[in-house]
Amino acid sequence: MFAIFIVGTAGAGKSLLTSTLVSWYIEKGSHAITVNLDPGASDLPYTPDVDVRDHIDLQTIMEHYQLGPNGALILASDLIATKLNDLQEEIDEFNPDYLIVDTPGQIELFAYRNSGPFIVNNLKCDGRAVLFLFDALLVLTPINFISIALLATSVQLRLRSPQIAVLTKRDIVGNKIKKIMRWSSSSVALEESVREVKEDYQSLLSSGILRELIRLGFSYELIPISSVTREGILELSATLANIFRGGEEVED
Ligand SMILES: Nc1nc2c(ncn2[C@@H]2O[C@H](COP(=O)(O)OP(=O)(O)OP(=O)(O)O)[C@@H](O)[C@H]2O)c(=O)[nH]1
Ligand SMILES: [Mg+2]
Repeated sequence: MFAIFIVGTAGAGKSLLTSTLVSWYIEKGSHAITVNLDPGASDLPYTPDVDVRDHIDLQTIMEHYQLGPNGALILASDLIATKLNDLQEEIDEFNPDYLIVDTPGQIELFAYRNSGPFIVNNLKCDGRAVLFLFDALLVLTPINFISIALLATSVQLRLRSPQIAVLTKRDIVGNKIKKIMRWSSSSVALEESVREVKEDYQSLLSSGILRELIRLGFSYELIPISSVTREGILELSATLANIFRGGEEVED
């Protein structure tokens, strides 16, 4: 069983991609199932096969610990780690080829707290990959692009699993996709755009960070996708297949 963890900022398109990917794999004849790890999810665009909401109730947490909605969501996300054995048993009963894991919008879980890496590294599987979603609507400026790329780097450093950078919502940004993809494929183009930013301090800070990132060899090659039109899903699944084959060449 291969596990695909979908992480990203709130509203980046995690749940819709979960829905699109599971349908994609099922149409290709694979046995794929979904896991919802978001205790705060209300309206999901798919019916989860395994659901953390069966084990964690947000309302009870708010009342019991006297927390507001944000604090309760963070605590609820931390509690997922304590329910992992139960979730694993449910997953094992399905015995799928692919496990698509939708995660909470609280990126803190993966960027700062212990529970995120614990969950990713302790779900038993034959191979795992993390999809880090760059929301196209959030990376329309070079400064924001760098900021999200740094967040992706933090997550990668902590999860220590193969990570794919995915640009979501490509269908709604029109021609601006070209600009984003230029930044993605050329750090020189990104640096040039940063230099054009009016606010000097931002420009100086970001280009300094950028030079350091280039020196360290970080790359943010994005795979642009739309979960609505399904553009890019073929490329994404090919990249995943490559990771799961241990980096061997993909054969026709
Ligand atoms: N047009 C378009 N809309 C998208 C795409 N992906 C997501 N959306 C929309 O963006 C909104 C947020 O998508 P979700 O899948 O709920 O995002 P999420 O990351 O799961 O959000 P949280 O769980 O709240 O953090 C919804 O209205 C989706 O329909 C896409 O590829 N194209
Ligand atoms: Mg969601």
